[in-house]
Amino acid sequence: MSEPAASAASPALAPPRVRCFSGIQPSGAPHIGNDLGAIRNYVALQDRFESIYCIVDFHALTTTHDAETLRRRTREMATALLALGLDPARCTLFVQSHRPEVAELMWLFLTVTPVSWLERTPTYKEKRENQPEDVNHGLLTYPALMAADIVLYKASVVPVGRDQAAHLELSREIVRAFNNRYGPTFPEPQAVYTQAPVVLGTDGVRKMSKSIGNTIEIFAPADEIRRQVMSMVTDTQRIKRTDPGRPEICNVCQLHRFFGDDYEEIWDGERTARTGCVDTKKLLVERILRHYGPARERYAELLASPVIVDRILEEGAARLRPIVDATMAEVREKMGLR
Ligand code: AQP
Repeated sequence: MSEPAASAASPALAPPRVRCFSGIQPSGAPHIGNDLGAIRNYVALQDRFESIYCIVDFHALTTTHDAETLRRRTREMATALLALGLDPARCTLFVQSHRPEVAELMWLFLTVTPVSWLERTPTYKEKRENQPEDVNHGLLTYPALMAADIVLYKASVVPVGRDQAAHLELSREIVRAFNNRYGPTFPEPQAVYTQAPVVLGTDGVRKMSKSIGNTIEIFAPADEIRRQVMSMVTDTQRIKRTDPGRPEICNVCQLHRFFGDDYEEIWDGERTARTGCVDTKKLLVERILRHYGPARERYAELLASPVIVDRILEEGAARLRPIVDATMAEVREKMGLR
């Protein structure tokens, strides 16, 4: 009798799932730019890929130097991701420094990375200007750590905002340089974007960013969110209430696209001056609070149970150990370290 054909569902023969990885810095309070540009995709991709998400505290050390602040923000960021929909049964959530092998892999990657590649990174140039008193080496080597973050887990799908495009391109070059020198080892990571790859800040000019302070926070008290939205710069050419608005260039109107399906009606009100900027902002506050209402409740509950969050993070790091051990054994062997 011939053997039955192996079923596609057979666990022994199922093809390995493609891995997805992304990291977020615990450098401040999460904002709607983080969510619309990246976290929404973390949540959506949990079921499509074997997904691994990380609070990148090593990265945050380049700008955050107070131990208690870093510890608190790390737990708050993990709490935020869980509140926004990451489910430890469907993805792995952990803290970067809990798998310190990533620092070893970064060092190994630095030996295949020309300094000139790192020096041309736009965020390095930016940070050098923004914090001239603290141009630490971590700011320069950030992309090598990012490459290590991703491929330590042999992940190839990376949900990020568009501001990370240059970093990811450099990560790909570093991985390619390693593969060229030591033989095919790592997949080249690819970015995946949401419908809102760049969310502008309340100034309406620069990307929303914790370090700039032009954010609309997700978990701040309602009054603070109201203050942040009401301070938004709108269409600067709309001087009088009766002037027609230009929704295409008004950041408040743009944000309405993501908090309701009637944004065209709202835009029409602006164009015809039926509504003014203040009305449109007030409505946005309402919509944001309604949209994030359930997540804000979960956040408050989880924040009151830090033991639960810490356990999820510990289990996440432990779950990754076999993958990390296998990658590092392969890399050390290929590089002649054993
Ligand atoms: N404004 C944004 N629009 C779209 N996506 C964004 N992201 C951040 N800001 C926007 C995406 O969110 C993920 C996590 O980002 P991060 O906090 O680790 O670092 P970041 O990009 O540097 O965010 P910030 O707020 O600007 O942090 P600071 O000020 O500390 O440097 C990333 O995928 C990012 O693309």
